Amino acid sequence: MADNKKIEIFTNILQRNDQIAELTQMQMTEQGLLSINVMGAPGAGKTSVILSLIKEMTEMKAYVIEGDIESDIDTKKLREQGIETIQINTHGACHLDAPTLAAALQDLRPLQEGVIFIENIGNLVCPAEFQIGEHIKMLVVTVTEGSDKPYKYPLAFEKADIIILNKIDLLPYVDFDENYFMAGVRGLNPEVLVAKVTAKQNMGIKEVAKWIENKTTLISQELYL
Ligand SMILES: Nc1nc2c(ncn2[C@@H]2O[C@H](COP(=O)(O)OP(=O)(O)O)[C@@H](O)[C@H]2O)c(=O)[nH]1
Ligand SMILES: [Mg+2]
Repeated sequence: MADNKKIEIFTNILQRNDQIAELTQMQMTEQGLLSINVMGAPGAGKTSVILSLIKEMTEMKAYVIEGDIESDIDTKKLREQGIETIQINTHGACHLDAPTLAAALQDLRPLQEGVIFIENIGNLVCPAEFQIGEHIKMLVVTVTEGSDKPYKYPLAFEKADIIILNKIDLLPYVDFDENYFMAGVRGLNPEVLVAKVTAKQNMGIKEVAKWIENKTTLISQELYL
């Protein structure tokens, strides 16, 4: 009996979350704003990838929502580069949810057409379970994390619309097995684009920026509605 109740409450919370996420996504589509949920482990390079992508996409208005358990370190870094950024601190929660994002978006209005990156809490587990209002899930992983991560954290890899394999510059120093990694990814998500990137040196960033720009044209045609 107790177990039944637990399941019911959790289902209700998820349903409410998903309803708000759907509404946020529709509002973003109407505004011509592509929303990207950036997920990955702490230190994978989420902020570095976002920063180098925004520098590359000079023609496009870009916003960032920074999710961290504590601190506004990344927000300050982005604001120093002139990027409109809002900080969310979850004070312990391991992922962002749709109501939290919807509230933070109020602080960014009015919004112009373009792209909004939402950096989720550094974690390979919980963020993949919650829709927040994104059109696209971008997963940032690194060669330093090891090639077994798709096997150990399948949901994040399964749900990703694009996977950034970051810190390629460090390949000579680690035992990353690319074939093993790719076999794991393809088993979960056969079509996903896996982009090899060194965010720190802007390597591979142009290809990802082009992919995002193509997705924004789908938004302008309201194909995500
Ligand atoms: N060697 C190397 N270091 C990187 C690269 N991208 C990010 N870093 C470093 O990794 C650390 C974490 O990066 P950050 O963007 O803050 O990761 P986040 O926690 O996922 O947002 C920082 O010291 C970055 O300078 C890369 O392509 N190569
Ligand atoms: Mg960060």
